[in-house]
Amino acid sequence: MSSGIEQPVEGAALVANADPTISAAFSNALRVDQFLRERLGRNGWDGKGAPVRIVVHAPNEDGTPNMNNAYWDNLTKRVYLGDGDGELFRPLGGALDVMVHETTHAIVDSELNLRYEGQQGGINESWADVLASIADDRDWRIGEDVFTPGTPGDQIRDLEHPRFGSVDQLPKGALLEPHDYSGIPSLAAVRVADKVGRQEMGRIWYTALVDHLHSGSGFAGAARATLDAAVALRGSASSEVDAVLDAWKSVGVDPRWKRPA
Ligand SMILES: [Ca+2]
Ligand SMILES: [Zn+2]
Repeated sequence: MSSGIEQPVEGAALVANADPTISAAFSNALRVDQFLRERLGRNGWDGKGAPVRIVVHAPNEDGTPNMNNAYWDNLTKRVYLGDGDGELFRPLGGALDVMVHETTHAIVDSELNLRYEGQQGGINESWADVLASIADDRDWRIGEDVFTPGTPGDQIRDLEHPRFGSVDQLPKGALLEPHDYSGIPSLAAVRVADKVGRQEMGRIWYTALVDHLHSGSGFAGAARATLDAAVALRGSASSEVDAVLDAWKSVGVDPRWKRPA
């Protein structure tokens, strides 16, 4: 146990460290790199071999310690991991799903130019949560290992039970933030996984991100991207395509898509 303010530490290979916050975060960073290579077939977050670089004990913007957050910074190309205040969060680098979530933002930023608002913000957040759940491979919960240490059984988000699970539930005219929108495509992903399996859904979702999503995509465009990915991977008449189509319709998204002959 250390006392006083921890200094930020950054790098890409510091696993053997006496500070458990540092060694846990760096071993998770290595697991993220391994997930990208072995499960997604991607060479680093940028696809060109860049390792996941992290900053551990990252402070708040005003310099105070115990940040209750983790984020990808596209300017410095690093994942910043706060220590948490011990009530809302424990050190966020202790959660593989949180680190894959932030690294997926890096992938999204390297592939696309999405606006961080509205449906595009929701797509960005949803893909981050979905790939995080694939990496974690346990459940559809995000951040359960680091969120509210004093309250067992809760999580930051639960993709099976989003705040809004259909476009029809979105309040009209309200200013919502990306995590409110993200539950809609995430619930579609969960329903696809129910039919075709989690790993197969992950392949479709990742292929959609790198090969078919556009910087102008909204929910209908995201749906079409996953449909085009399922066609590319499994063929137009496949049950995977049926599952993807049904899932988007079940969350109120009409892909306006025609199955190729
Ligand atoms: Ca999880
Ligand atoms: Zn995010």
